Amino acid sequence: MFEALGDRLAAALKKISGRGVLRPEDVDAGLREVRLALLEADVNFKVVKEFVERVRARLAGAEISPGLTAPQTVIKAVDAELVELLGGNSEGLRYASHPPTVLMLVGLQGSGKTTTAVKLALLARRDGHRPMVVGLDRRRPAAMEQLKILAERNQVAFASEIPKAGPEDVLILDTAGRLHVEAELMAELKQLKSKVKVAETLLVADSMTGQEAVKVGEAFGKEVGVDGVILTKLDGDARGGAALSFRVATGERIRFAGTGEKPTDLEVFHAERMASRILGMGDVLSLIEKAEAAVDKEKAAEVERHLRAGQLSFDDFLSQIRQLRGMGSLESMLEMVPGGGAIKGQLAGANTEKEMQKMEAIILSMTPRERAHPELLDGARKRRIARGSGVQPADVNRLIKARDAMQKLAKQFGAVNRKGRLAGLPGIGGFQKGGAGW
Ligand SMILES: Nc1nc2c(ncn2[C@@H]2O[C@H](COP(=O)(O)OP(=O)(O)OP(=O)(O)O)[C@@H](O)[C@H]2O)c(=O)[nH]1
Ligand SMILES: [Mg+2]
Repeated sequence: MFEALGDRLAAALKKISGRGVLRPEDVDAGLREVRLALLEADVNFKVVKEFVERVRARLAGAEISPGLTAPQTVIKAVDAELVELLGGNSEGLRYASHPPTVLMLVGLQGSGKTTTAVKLALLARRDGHRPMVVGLDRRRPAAMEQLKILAERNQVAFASEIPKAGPEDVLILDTAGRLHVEAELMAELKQLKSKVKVAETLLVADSMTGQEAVKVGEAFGKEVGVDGVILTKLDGDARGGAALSFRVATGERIRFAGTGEKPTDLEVFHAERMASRILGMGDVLSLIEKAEAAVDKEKAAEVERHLRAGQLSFDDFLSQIRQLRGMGSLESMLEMVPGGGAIKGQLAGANTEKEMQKMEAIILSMTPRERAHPELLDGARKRRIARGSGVQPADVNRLIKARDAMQKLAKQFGAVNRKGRLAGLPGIGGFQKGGAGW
């Protein structure tokens, strides 16, 4: 497995602590790791070189953001640059104002053109259009048959040549591929394009293409002309570096991502997710989604109100603990966040589940009034609560300290986001938008 860039940067920059400006040598150390990680993620070396220089410019004289560590500041800059370079999110399919919208799929052999043709047809149908797939791969009889069967199975109209007129308003052309970039293929595609009024030519590219991606992207871009890229097989173990290579080589954006063999396995391209995937930052998005699913919205709003007012009650605290537990084991969560590996190491041995149970027992031994007014807890009350929950008074003190710390932190960052989670918490706060559905 690749080591996540987040963990790598944390190790490389661990000597820098506190606030202030990133020193040039820190930036260098960080960028060295970024370079290696991107190469491992299969980004073309020329693209990596250019990219690193752009991040360097972004980081020149940059301050370490409040609430973030130095490595996180570097990752944030890398992430922002990646999203920018990738050109943001795709808007999905674009339909011609004068139908039919003709989409021509081109790409190397086995990249996924035929499969993607049907996937796009289903997407167009969901958008309320009447799509038809057109098989133009006459090199292999089996290729035509493959498209026909796949279309029939999904009740998509099929033809083996471009129809003159008909009810269909979206035509998706499936073309032949070749193992490598060849002059003959390019000539064929160019000729086809000169005969048909194509709205968009989409390059279907395998995300495992590796260093070749730039050559492939440049060839199709220059010879045939490409208006966008569809990156396939992202469900495999590719790190997604090819997205960057194809984007730079064609100058066009990635429009869709193929995420499986099924006709429904196609997603509109999402630049932030791809950036996260390239960075190996862990499945932050799914963590956030999980958190959102577990959170009780009304309760969250209440906790937020209390936090803002500096009145975090133990009931709030209890609901936060329960929410955490609802998300699954702490360890599995840590695996999903950047730098989680390091924290997990520190936690080794500590029985976090047991700790949470203990906290819960202590809070349940408090009276409702004590829960709402932590300041009431004097020595006698603490002893009574400890007895009631079967713990030591020191455990009660620890819990009180934890609540105080949480309240203080919330004040310090002055912000609790809409979902009722603390924003700006070191380690997680800076990355809430990231993630990788694929
Ligand atoms: N896992 C996965 N497999 C895919 C994806 N897209 C396509 N495939 C598989 O890749 C293989 C090749 O796909 P095709 O659609 O036949 O590729 P093609 O570009 O039409 O290939 P040629 O016609 O030979 O040029 C098939 O087994 C597909 O099921 C994807 O997003 N994920
Ligand atoms: Mg095919």
